[in-house]
Amino acid sequence: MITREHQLDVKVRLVTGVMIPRWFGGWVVLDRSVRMPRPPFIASAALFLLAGACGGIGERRDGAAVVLPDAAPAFPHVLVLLTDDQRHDTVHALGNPLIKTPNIDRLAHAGTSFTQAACQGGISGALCITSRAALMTGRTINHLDGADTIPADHTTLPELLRQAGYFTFATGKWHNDRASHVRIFDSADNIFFGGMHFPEDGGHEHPLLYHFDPTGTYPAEAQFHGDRFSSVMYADAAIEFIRTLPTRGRPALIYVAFTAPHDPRTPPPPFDTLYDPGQTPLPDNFLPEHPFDNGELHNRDEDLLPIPRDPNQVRKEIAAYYGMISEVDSEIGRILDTLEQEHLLDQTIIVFAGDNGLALGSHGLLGKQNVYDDSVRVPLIIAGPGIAANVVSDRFAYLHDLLPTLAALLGLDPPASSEGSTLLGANSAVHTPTAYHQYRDLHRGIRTADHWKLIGYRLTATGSQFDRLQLFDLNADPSEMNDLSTVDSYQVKLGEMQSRLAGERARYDDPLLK
Ligand SMILES: [Ca+2]
Repeated sequence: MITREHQLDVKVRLVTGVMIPRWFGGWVVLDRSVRMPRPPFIASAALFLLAGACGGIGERRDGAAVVLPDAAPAFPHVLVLLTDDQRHDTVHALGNPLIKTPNIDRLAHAGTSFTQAACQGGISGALCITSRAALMTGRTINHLDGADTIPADHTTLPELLRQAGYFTFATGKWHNDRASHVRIFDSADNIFFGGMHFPEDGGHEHPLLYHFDPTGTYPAEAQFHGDRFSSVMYADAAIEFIRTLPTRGRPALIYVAFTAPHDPRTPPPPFDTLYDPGQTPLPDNFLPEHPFDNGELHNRDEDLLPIPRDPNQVRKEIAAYYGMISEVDSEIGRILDTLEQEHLLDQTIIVFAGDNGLALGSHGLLGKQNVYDDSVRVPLIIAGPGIAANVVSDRFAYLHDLLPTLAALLGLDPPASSEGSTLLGANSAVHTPTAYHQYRDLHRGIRTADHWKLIGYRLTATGSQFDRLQLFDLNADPSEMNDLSTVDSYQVKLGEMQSRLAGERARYDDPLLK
């Protein structure tokens, strides 16, 4: 696998270049030697904003399509495909030989994949809440005001794009406050407010959903049970919206937040038999139980299987999990096919990401309530006009980097409230040397660009102190199995890493330091 960095100044090229679609995933960029005016869409966007100021935009409340004259969308559409609890190592094209993900593979071949992407962790056990607020706002973990509610002064990706003239549409899971959902999306359908499809609520088979309520009231009696599997419900809503794009005359942000592969792990046929548990390998860092009490050995996720973990039960869980991923991959394929049918594939920036990882047997754990790599790292691929195809980058990337990255790709200034870095283009040259992670008031961790990792556990300690450390040499031990923190010859490295962790905790305003 080739690892190289994409150094194109995409922002400039978007403004000054002519992009010719070559095939899906490849764009030939013909540079012009002189700076061209901004695309005509900008003028169209200004017209939109003017029309909005005059009360001319009716879409937000009544859903009617607006067609402006001379408003060909020179700006690309933006499609965000978010999966739920998908581990970083579950994409075939990125190195998992067993799993079948032909459509995510299409995106990997068409775009740039970030193999060291991650969420920063969780303020609570529901990592989804923190990571999705960070993705939406571009803000770091301790600057989310608790993350449940996205405050109005944290400008979100949809709001940034709306200011540029985009129509903003959502389907699927929203695990933050309902007020922010109705504030930032112009329309939506098949909306799931909550964390997971509990079996008693209908599971993935009959998910409990809402249609869009422009008043934001969402009375309980308006809920309905979907008659198709969750991923199908969300893909159907996205496809129905995409079919309206050619007549809308303006670009759109399409946010599709799947609830797969989050448990309950109940893949429908034919995905339920796609993976034989007997042939499904355990992760190389499987343990029957965690080597010590990490302060989070019992929660809903961890209690799904008894301790010690039975290898055969874990294999069964992984086979079902892979089935869920192949199922959602199939629905992603239907969305990509629709873009292709509508001749929009070469006019759309596509982001594919997971919201957090999952242990699923690694380290004797099942959930994501820790800062081991398997729980914080996520798949992340960006493809579309001006983005290098078939490139793999190992730079650190956070979900909160997506907002400034998309802003740069579109030639927009990121909002003052966002903090992330630009992952693509000339301004991405400076790579963060350290990635920081935290989980509640229990775990703190850093990964370094030279492949060391330190985790601090605060179990009985008070204040900002740790009473247990783990040091891993990720070059020799990428699965974080061999703790070097008590080995004499690594004490200098341990001290260096402790200093770096202290620096990152201060940098990200760790509340334990206050
Ligand atoms: Ca999640």
